[in-house]
Order: sequence, then structure tokens, then C-alpha cells
Amino acid sequence: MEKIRLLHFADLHVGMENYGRLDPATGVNGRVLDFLRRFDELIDYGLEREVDLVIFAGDAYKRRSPNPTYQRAFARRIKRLADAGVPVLLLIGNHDLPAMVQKASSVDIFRTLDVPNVIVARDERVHRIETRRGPVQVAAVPYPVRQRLLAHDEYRGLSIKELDEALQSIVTENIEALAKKLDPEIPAVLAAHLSVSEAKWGSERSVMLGRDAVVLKSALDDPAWDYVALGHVHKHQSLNGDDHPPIVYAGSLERIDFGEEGQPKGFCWVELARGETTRGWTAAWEFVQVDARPFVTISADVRESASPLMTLEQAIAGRDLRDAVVRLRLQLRADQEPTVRDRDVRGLLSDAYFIAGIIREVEREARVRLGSLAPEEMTDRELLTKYLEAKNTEPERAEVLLEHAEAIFTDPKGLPDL
Ligand SMILES: [Mn+2]
Repeated sequence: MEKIRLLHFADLHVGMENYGRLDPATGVNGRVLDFLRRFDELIDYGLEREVDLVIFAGDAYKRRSPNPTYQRAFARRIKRLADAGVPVLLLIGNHDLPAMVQKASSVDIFRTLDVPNVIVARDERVHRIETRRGPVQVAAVPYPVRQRLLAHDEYRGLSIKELDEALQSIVTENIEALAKKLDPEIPAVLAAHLSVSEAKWGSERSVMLGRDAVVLKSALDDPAWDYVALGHVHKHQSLNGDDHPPIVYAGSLERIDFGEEGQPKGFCWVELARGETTRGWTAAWEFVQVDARPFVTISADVRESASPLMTLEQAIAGRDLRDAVVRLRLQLRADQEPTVRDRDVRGLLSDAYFIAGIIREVEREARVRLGSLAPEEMTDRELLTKYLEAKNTEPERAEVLLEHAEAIFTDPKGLPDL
């Protein structure tokens, strides 16, 4: 029997516009086009290799109300897969959710129009999906929402921490219940959009809409599943090593910021085969890297240099900046600062796609302000007085601080009564 081929990806986040410029040909931000190109890359890969089922593990857009142009771009690509006869499961992530449960999610329209081959997974349930190489069961666990608990009396008045704990046990029980509904003859995939406690985060925490409940890896580590397809964490990672089942975050297809600088980006290719041993099916999977736009940080210390710009040029020459989002951290002395002009620095970075920032860390001659005495020769009180002066502290305020400090200077343990 032929192997069933799955493609698992997640966290597409169409609409991420940082570090991009408007593309005049399309009217769309260049970074948004990057994300869409990676999606195209993934679809090409899948169609070339006759993918049987695509599992999208959530977070289609950046915002819950994406603009129509972004919706069209996403829909076109989903249609390409669906038209090729490939079922696509769209799981609801936190970025897809409406603010109110009753409202539509950003991908509900596919269900409303009943688009053939597109399955919108908004509830926890098992979908039996017919593919050209046989049926697959996909149990969907959309992003668990704390707010939903509040609709029930028993959860009202609980703290956020208590709600998170309640949510964790509910999700865990629901996953167990889904596992019991499986037909053991058919391969089974668990698709979930959530935080697993063992996962390592990138910097995307900063773009999250709030803190979220976590589940333990043990809740997913059940031999009932042949593969666990996760979304939500942007850093690709496998949580179960070589053990069965593979528990995998596909990760995102593009980087959001410099926190993801070193992370490879891509998706997972999974092949399900009937096992020869006791278990019914085995999944072999691999991470397929896509051509995500590179993010490059250059750190240059020119403080010892007689010709800072030249030294900087050498530091930059060693790096490949083509098509990259670049930031430069430049360490220099105060007297060098006027000789290193921003325009010249930008010229050196002209290969870059986007200059995210030029950070100048200027070493100030702090001792100059201390007057004639070397700091080693000054008393604590004199040092603090100079410090407060240098910080432009109001004289009245300085006096109060000095008075309190005096008590610490004379007897470090005898802190003043405040
Ligand atoms: Mn998410």
C-alpha cells in the first residue's frame, strides 16, 4: 500500500508588515509578499510531490479582521490546493478568532461557502478525511479560549491562574476523549494550536494577544496518534525526539523579527505508512526549509580604530546582506561620532533589503565630568554628588537623596527610616 503524504504547516500570519516597504506593482507591503511567496513555495512543493492532505495548524493572518486583499491572497492559494484535489484542513488559531465567540473567524467563509476540499476546524472533533491514497483521521484542537469558560457559572470568580489550570485539564481531557473516538484501522493525526509547556519560544511572544494556557507534552504523547501537528510557537521544534508519536511544531514560514534571526523556517512533510509491527501506522517526517528572508545583525566595535568608517566597511564586507533585513550595532567613542555619518553607514549597507536600525553605542568619557579628582580619591558622598549633578537632579531632590545615602555610607546596615 502506498504511503499517505501530509504537509503540515502553521502560523502563516499574512499581514505582518514590519521591515517592509510598499510594493508599487501590487500595492501590498513587501513583507506580506514574502510571506505569500513562502506559501507558494510550500504549495509548489506539495503539488509536485502529490501531497494527499494539507494540515494548516492555525494563525492564517496577523489580525483577526484581515483586509480583503490579504483574504483574497490567502483564498487564492487555498483554492490552488483544493482545485488540485488536495483536502486542506484549516485549524483555528488565536489570531483567527473573533473577539466574540458568536462572530465569524477570519476563515469561516470557507465553511459558509462550503468550498470543496476545505475543512474549517473550529471545534474539538475528529474529522475523517478521504484522500486519494486513503482516509485519514484528523482530530482538531483549536486554540483554547479562556473566555469560553466564563460562560459557565462554576468558573466565574476564578483567578486567571485558576482559569488557566482549569483550561489545561479540560483540554487534556478533551484530547483523551478524541483519542477514544478513533478508528484504529485508519491513520490518526492530532492537529492543535496551543502552547505546550516544554516548547521553546522565539520572540513571537511579544506579538501575542495575551498570555495563554499551556498543556503538558504528556497530554499529546499518546500512541493513539500517529503524528501530532502543532501550531502557535513560531520556532520549529520536535518535542518527542525519535519517540512515537512525533510531536512537532512546524514553525512559521517567515521571520517576524530579529528574535528569529537564527531560526530555520519551513514546514513538515509527513509520510504515513502501514507499520509491520504492532502499531497500525508509522509516520516518517522531515522538516523542509523554505527560502525565508534573512535577518542579519552586525555588531561592529570601532573604538580602537583610527579610521572608524573603514573598519566598519571591513566588518560589513564579510557579511552577506543581499535581500536581508539588517540592523547594525556600532560601538564607537564620543570623539569618533561626528566622523561616522549616517549617510555613509547607510551607503555601506546598500545591499540590504531593509535597514531595520543603526544603533550607536557611544562611549562617553564619564570621568571628565568628575572634575580634577580621580574617582578613586573621592569619598562616597562626593561621588554621589557628582553623579546626581551629571544626571541633572533637582538640588532639593539631590539633598534628600544625599541625606538618606549618608546613613547607608556611615552604617551600611542601618538603612534610614523612610
Ligand atoms: Mn498562535
